[in-house]
Amino acid sequence: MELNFPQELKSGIEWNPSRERLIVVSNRLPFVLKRDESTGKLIRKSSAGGLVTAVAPVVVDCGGRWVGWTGDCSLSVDDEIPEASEEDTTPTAGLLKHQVVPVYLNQQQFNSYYNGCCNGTLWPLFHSMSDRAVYSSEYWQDYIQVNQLFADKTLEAMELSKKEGPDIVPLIWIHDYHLTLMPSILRQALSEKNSNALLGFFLHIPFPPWDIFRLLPWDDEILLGLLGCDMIGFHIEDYCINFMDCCHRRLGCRIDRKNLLVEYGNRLVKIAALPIGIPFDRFQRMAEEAPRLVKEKRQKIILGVDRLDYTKGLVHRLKAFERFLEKHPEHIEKVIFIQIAVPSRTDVKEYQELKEEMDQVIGRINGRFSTANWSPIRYIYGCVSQAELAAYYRDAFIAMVTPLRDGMNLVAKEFVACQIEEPGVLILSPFAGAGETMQEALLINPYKIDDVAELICSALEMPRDEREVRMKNLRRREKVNNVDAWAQAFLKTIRSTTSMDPESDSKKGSCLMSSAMDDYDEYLSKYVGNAEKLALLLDYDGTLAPLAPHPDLAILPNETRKILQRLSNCPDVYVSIISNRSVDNVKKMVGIENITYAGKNGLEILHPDGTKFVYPLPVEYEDKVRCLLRKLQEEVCHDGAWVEHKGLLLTYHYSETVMHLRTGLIKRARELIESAGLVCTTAYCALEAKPPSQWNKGQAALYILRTAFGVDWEERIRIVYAGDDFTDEAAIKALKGLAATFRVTSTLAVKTAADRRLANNDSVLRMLKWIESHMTKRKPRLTSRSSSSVLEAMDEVHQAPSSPSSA
Ligand code: ADQ
Repeated sequence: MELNFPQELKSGIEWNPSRERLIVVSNRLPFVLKRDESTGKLIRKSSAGGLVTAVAPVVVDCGGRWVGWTGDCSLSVDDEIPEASEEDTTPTAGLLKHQVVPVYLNQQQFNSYYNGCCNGTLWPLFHSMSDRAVYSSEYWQDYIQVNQLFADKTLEAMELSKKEGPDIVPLIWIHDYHLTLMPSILRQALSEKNSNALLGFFLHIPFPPWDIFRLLPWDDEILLGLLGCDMIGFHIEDYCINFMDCCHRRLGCRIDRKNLLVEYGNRLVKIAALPIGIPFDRFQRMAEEAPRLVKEKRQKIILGVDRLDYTKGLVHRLKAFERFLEKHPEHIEKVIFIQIAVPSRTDVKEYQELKEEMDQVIGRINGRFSTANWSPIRYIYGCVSQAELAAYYRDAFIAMVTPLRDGMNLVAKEFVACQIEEPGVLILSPFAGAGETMQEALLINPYKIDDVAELICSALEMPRDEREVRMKNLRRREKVNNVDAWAQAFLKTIRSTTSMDPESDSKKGSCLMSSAMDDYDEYLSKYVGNAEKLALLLDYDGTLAPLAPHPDLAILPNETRKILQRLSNCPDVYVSIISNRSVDNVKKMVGIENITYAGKNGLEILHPDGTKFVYPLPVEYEDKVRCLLRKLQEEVCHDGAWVEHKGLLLTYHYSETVMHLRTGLIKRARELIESAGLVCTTAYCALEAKPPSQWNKGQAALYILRTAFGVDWEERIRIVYAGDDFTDEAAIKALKGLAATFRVTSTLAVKTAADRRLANNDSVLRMLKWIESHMTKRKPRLTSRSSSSVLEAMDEVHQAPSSPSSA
């Protein structure tokens, strides 16, 4: 069916209907549901925000879907979503009921997820108002649960979309801080189903700097959640940089600041600054048509329009206006301050307190300055129609948009769109995203009450030609960068990520993967510097050698072997390989003589001089292990699963077992291990069984360092540790603060204490290359040698191979 909408309700975006479907996910559906008193049926009421105006036509055009909460906790699955009424001409009118995927929340979920976590924790923290944030694990659990609920509904929507064509790739566009965990939940589900989709996210509020963000007890979870996306959009570059910085510092991801990329596992996530715009022409038209609301022509209007929120700086603004009246009594009766405040989050205590404070401050100012025929402040507390807003915007002489912090702020943009008559002045806070681009506004720090007061005075006195030129430029920019341009830019950017596969040839020259050497330069050169010695402690499977279906097939790449060989010959480098294989086996696989090998996760250590350390495990476990081995062989060693016997340790391998049989086998194997009184740990496609002991790779790493370098090793030695699994995490933790640690990981939701992440064993190889290059190029150390021996040392260096290839 061809849907016929007015031109302004078409998206103007080119779609390939046989390949693409847009699925938008936002906290709320793009319309409000109300119950018709007479019929008892639900009806749609418009919710004409900028986002809906821009995005709904795109969803309609491509036959996509919209997932969102119904906005009413009393509704349930029995309440059918109505079609739009025939008179409906809003942007969502073309959205048929089968395109609407409702999420139902009960009152408890709403209180805890929405009022609690979203608005009590994330909202203040993301606005850098950390003292207002509450951290409740109860709220957080509900936040996780609701994100899971949204993900389930989105998966349903994707399934429906995929049924419409075999080649359809859904493009999921998730909005805002309510849904930060959803992307990785979706990514995980997609990989389990072997299904593909493009995942994009847009954050409408600021992303705070690292030293604020880290206060959140679940900071890593939010970052990991968002990194499930192919692309993440923010309003301005500062927020992009903050986000990337947090990924780098909290998760150890490598980042490319220039191209705005975050490397996460074996994927690159595109970060983009996409400042939102407004439906400029619509606001202009409304301003042209709106009747005059304020009759007093003599008085210049100073206007504030905000949701009643503590981030918007309303009280500071009123105080600045009060100071202005104090300092400039000549303006008394000549100006009027109109503050329109829409009630917001009224069931949250902080918002109720703000309302009370507003009433008090306004009462005080009006009481102090009113005359017989004039009151300085007119306060409208309520929702005003957009047509009425347009009239206020048009007739205002000054708009005061002075938030303490704001992602973008649409009011500033709506004001300039409606300034079609006598040009006015925009006073704008630099702490709003809008302050980045709307440079012709008068920018002022809202905390500087005296300065704001003076600025009001200068704005009132600004000559017409200056007002005109400033307003003309502001309008021109907002007209071009309107909300449609924003939606198009988002879609264009996310589409471009399909060519971001790091392995694809087209990207090799430009992506993070190839800039690895510079990246290590920044991080490791400071740490390693000119230290006396560098100790490299490296895991084998999955770190140096790629993982394979059978341990015998996990072969060390030739290039890695050669570089390890050269490093082991380098006098300032000490190499040790710590593996969960037996020590003889790992030595055989690596095949280099003069290095230290640790096997069985450090229970046995073979030094280069041939001496061996074996951690004493309780011998009484011998019988238990033998008995467990028999049971495992009898019960769970079938369909490709087998058990490896390493003395007092057993490894149960299931990499060759088909997926659907694994769960049952793993469960039973774990039961057998635990009931035998052994400790069961997880490795790559394997379970490890060992007698209980405190000894792990961490203890082994410390033992190796102590043995090789003496008790005061930490003062002289720099250490690099790299490992890929759970057993390495023990070493990473033990060496925290003492070493540069790397976790090799390509899967989602891996938590690690490591300083940095590496995508795969190729990245490990690149790191080794960097180390070789650094160690061979660095300046000679000034030790306690005499000056002549320093010269000798320099001589040695000059004769030493100058590049890895010549070594
Ligand atoms: P908000 O915090 O809601 O949005 P803002 O960008 O100012 O902030 O948008 C407010 C909207 O509400 C405007 O469209 C305005 O017209 C309307 N409005 C305000 N007062 C009103 C009233 N009394 N009656 C009717 N309508 C009223 C979040 C972020 C912002 C970001 C937007 C969009 O906090 O920083 O700009 O999303 O991404």
